[in-house]
Amino acid sequence: MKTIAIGSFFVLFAIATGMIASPAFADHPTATVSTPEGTSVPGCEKTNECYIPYEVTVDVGGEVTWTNDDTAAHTVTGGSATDGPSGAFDSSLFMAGTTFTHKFEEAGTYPYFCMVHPWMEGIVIVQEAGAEEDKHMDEDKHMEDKEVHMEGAASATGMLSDGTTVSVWASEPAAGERMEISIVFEDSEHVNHDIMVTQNGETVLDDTDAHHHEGKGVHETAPLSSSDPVDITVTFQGYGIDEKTGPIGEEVVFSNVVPEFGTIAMMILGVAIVSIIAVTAKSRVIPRL
Ligand SMILES: [Cu+2]
Repeated sequence: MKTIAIGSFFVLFAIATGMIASPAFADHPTATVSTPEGTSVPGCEKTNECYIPYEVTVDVGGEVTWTNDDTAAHTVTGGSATDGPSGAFDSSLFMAGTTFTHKFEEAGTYPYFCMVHPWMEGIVIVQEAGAEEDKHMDEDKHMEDKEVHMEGAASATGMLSDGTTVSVWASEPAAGERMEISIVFEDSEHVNHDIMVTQNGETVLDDTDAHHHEGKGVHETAPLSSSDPVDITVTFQGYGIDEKTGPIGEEVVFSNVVPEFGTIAMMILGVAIVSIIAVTAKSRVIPRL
């Protein structure tokens, strides 16, 4: 019971913060839905393709436009065939080749259907502007939950022109495995950045607009095709949530990144490490092995 109460408090808190953070984020101002050809006979409902896409999301104040790409006339009517029209919106009959647009002013989930062909159903989800940002923050939290793996020395370290140290801790690259890259912007908060990782010229990670509240987070590559070292390019995109400051656009490039080595590996690879240092030193990386 108590957990439920705490849980709902957090939901309220999330909604409240979402509202405060809202105005700048209108990620989904508009959406378009097609009424494809052939929907005037049943069948499209089996794959939810009577309106395509079946479900769209817009922010409060966003508009959805339906295009009738069929040869028959249809309607876009809020509600459902079982419960009847909700009154939320109604195109009335709209003809082949025409469009219907409705502006959604209130958050909520709006099912709709076609009055002529009741098997035709779709959904519009209207979210508070800024909900996307909350989602983003949740993802970010998730990333931080995944625990930034930064024991031992960093795999590589670089610096932004404002003096902020950027360090990465990388897991060992192995064919068929994902590589985990923890990144830390020292003593920084609300860091936005892009990160691109390539291995032998092939892009294995391309995250844009990552946001790390505490200046650190974890990124994961696609499964690698070899155990060769990777190149990591971090493009700094500013400090802040709304207004971005700092040396935006600066790139920190780590070439030939090798992960930290375990003690056993260290002994076996003693000779190899020396040569790796030689290689990385040439490519502007400061490895601390
Ligand atoms: Cu119809």
